[in-house]
Order: sequence, then C-alpha cells, then structure tokens
Amino acid sequence: MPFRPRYTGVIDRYRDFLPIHEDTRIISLGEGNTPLIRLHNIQRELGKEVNIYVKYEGLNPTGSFKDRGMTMAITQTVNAGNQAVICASTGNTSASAAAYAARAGITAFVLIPDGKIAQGKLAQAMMHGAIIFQIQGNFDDGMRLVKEVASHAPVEIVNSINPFRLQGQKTAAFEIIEELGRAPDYHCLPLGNAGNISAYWLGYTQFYQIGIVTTRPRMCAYQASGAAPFLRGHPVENPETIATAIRIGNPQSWDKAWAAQRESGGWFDEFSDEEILATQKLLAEREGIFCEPASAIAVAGALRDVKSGKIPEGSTITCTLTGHGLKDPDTAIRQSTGPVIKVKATLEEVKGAILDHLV
Ligand code: AN7
Repeated sequence: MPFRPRYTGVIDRYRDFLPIHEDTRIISLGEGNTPLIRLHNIQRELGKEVNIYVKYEGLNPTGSFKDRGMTMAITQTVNAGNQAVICASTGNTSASAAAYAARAGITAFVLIPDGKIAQGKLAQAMMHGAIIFQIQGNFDDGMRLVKEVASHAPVEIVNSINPFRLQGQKTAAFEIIEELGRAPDYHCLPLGNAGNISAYWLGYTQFYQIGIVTTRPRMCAYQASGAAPFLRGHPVENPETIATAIRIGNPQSWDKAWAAQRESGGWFDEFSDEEILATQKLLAEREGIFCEPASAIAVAGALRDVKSGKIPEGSTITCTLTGHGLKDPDTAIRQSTGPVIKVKATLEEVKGAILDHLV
C-alpha cells in the first residue's frame, strides 16, 4: 500500500492517553515519532550480551525532546485564551517555546543565561521571534525570576513545572513500548531540571497500569559532576559543565525524580566533562549519530553500567538522546581532532592526499 495517513504529532497520535478535549485546537509541528536506533558497532566492541537502543530525540522539529511537551503546553495555553508564554532555559526549551509560540501566533519571552547557551539554540529563539532576555545569572536564577514574574504579569510558564509539558513528554515512553513490543529493562537519560525523567516514568507507569505492558524499566539518570545536585543530595550553588543544557543546580522536579528512581529501582550517577565529550565523539564516529553533549551522558551511563555488571547481560536498554549535535557546533568543532587538510584545487594534490590516507 503506497499511502498512509499524514503524521500530525503526538497529541493526535496519543489523544486517548492525554488530557485533551475533542474540540481543542492543536498546535503541532509534527513532533514525536522519532527513531529508536539499535547501537551496532559500539555494542559489538562492548563484548556483552545486551541490546542497547537510542531514542534519537534530536530529530524532533526544533531538534530536542522539548517539542513533545511544548505542543501540549502551547496548545493548552492558546485554548485557555492566553497571549504570551515565558520560560527560563539553558537553550532547548527556549528554542521550542519560540517555535510553537510562532506557530500559534502568540508571544514567547525567554530568559537565558548570559553567554552559556549553545549557538544553535540562540539562533532558533532569535529566528522564531522570541523576546530574549539574557540575564546576568544562570538557569536557576532565570527559573526563580520566571516564577516570580508569572504571578505579576499575564504570561503562562512553559517550563516543565507546567504539568502539560510532562504529559506531552511521556509520549516518548509510549513510542518505545510500541516499537519494542514491551518495556525496556533499563532506561538511561540525562538529568537536568528533572522534567524528562518524571515524564518518562509517567508514561511507562500509565501503560503498565492500563495493562499494555507487565513491567516498567529501572530509571537510570546521569548528571555532569559539576552540576550534580542529585548526587550531592542538595541544590548546587554554581553549576558548571561543558554540557550547558544540563548546567542546572536547583532542579524543579526534585521530588518527582527521586520518586521515579525509588519506585523503579534505578539510580543516579555522574560523569566528568571529559567522559561526556568522549561519548559524544564515540556515538558520532562509531554509529553516525550526532547528539549534543548533554545527551551523550545517557549512553556513557549505559556503557559504564553494562561494563561493571550493574546492568546484567540479557538486558534491553533504551537511552534518550535528548538533543541534536548541531545545536552546539562550537563544542563539536573545538573537540574534533579529525584532519582538515588544505590542498590546491588540482587532481594531483587531491589524489596524492587521498593515497596518503589510505596507506
Ligand atoms: C539536550 O532547555 O532545561 O532533566 O531549559 O536540553 O528534563 O531538564 C534543558 C534540559 C537533557 C535535561 N538534555 O532534561 C532547558 C533545559 C538536553 C536538554 C536536558 C535538557 P530535564
């Protein structure tokens, strides 16, 4: 059959499992339906009997998982008659809010940390016409300000403290279950503001309670060592990491993330910036998958925990690659060691250079 219905995003797809009315006007950019890719080369080199899949969320319309939640948050706020939204962001939430607000014809105000935002994300917020406040402070300062200002001005918060965000983001767990035909044994993901781990747990639990699956995965979430409040057991004052997406010291969904870890029997762990970048490179070089630094930490976690035996052989593991590598070209280029060779534009020189590299 050469025809299939046009794919129209996660709300249409999972309407029965979302708090959505029949006559709601949906704001969508066709988010979701992202590929679940089985790791091939990395897995072979690992020498362990496991199945590792990556959920490549960088292929969402604005290049990150945030779009799943943003379609719900913007749809809800537009249908409630609101004209403006606001968020604090390390970059991806602002890119997504800006795009969906543009689509809906409303205003997006975004607060971003001074300097510490990847170029691609800033470009997106600018292109989509968001009103950008670059604050002299970090994400946590921005989040505090957003919460304060939202009670004094007619703006709806679209950070993940907005419950509609988590409702949308849980659809990634639905897709994984559908494609595997079961729940994974372990789900690994980065941990920043803690919305996504909470959303996945919501999704896995919903399909478990309905009886679509009989198990739920252990939730394993990883932080950068310089921004690891869940490892320290308390908020961190001055979070620092090359993975600017998760440069967050005071996560908003603190209790929900702990509940997901506890109820699932999972764990939290941490990685250095060097380990994060090495895994980002490994995925790019060995599998052809380009994700941003924060995303790579999920695979770093899965690989380390499989190697150590913490995740046993025979396990099916899913890792969320939360954002596309193109979001942060500067970090990618800075860490690339691959040769860029200057040659004259002649057959002789190019041929000579090729032969040099094939010996
Ligand atoms: C690529 O955009 O918080 O634990 O303001 O962009 O749900 O916060 C981004 C977070 C992981 C962490 N990977 O997810 C923001 C923001 C990427 C991200 C996370 C983020 P949460």
